[in-house]
Amino acid sequence: MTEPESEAADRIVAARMRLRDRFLARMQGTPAAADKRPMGSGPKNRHGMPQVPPNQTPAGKDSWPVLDLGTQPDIRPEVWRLRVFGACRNPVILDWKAFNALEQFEDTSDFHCVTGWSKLDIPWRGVRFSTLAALAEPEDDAAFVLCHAFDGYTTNLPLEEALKDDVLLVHTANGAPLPREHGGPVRVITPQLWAWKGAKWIRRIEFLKADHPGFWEVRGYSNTAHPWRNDRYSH
Ligand SMILES: Nc1nc2c(c(=O)[nH]1)N[C@H]1C(S)=C(S)[C@@H](COP(=O)(O)O)O[C@H]1N2
Ligand SMILES: [Mo]
Repeated sequence: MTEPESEAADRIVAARMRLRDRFLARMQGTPAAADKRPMGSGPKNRHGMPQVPPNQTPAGKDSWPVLDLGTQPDIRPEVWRLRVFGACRNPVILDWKAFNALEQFEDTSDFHCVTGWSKLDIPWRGVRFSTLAALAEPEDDAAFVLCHAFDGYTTNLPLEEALKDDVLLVHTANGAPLPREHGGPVRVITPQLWAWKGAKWIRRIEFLKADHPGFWEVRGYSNTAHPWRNDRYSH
């Protein structure tokens, strides 16, 4: 890939560096248990650890279960819009073209569902959450994110988790467009947290100064949601 050189790219890089400075200590304070550097992915993220977190079973090679609330919205890329808003200086609405014009990343990472299965080594392609955050410029006291999906689902993240390098908004999995049942055209993935923290059919990303529990979090799922710590439900 050629290095993007433009004022827009410079601005995003500078904003990302500012975010990184602001959140580095907190990001390192919440490593995945599998990875002292909280930026691993795929096999790297499993370094020195068993294949799957405690009490998980690896899904078969050809199996990727589908979990949602029973509706799978049909959002064509032409009408898809992503709104990034809330406690940020530069709220944006991105259409498909603008989203795809952002810097793209490929990563291979794992997907852990709290119901007991883990899907290992999924190759993804998409935009880093941190790129969107840099674009939107969260206010200094913004510390949380609430993701809103087209099916009405919500899930919350601390900003230091969302900013990890392997948190992506993906449009491609296994080299093909992300299937509708898995959240296409675009979903969030949070490889170091339980998969419910990644909203399928992502619609809006909201920066918040105070934490706001999402759909499962208000129903007793762990707010922190670290698979490698067997951190599943709140007490
Ligand atoms: N919009 C939306 N996103 C969602 C959910 C949902 O119901 N709606 N379920 C979550 C849960 S519990 C899991 S395990 C994963 C499942 O993703 P998959 O169906 O691609 O395996 O999506 C998460 N994201
Ligand atoms: Mo799940």
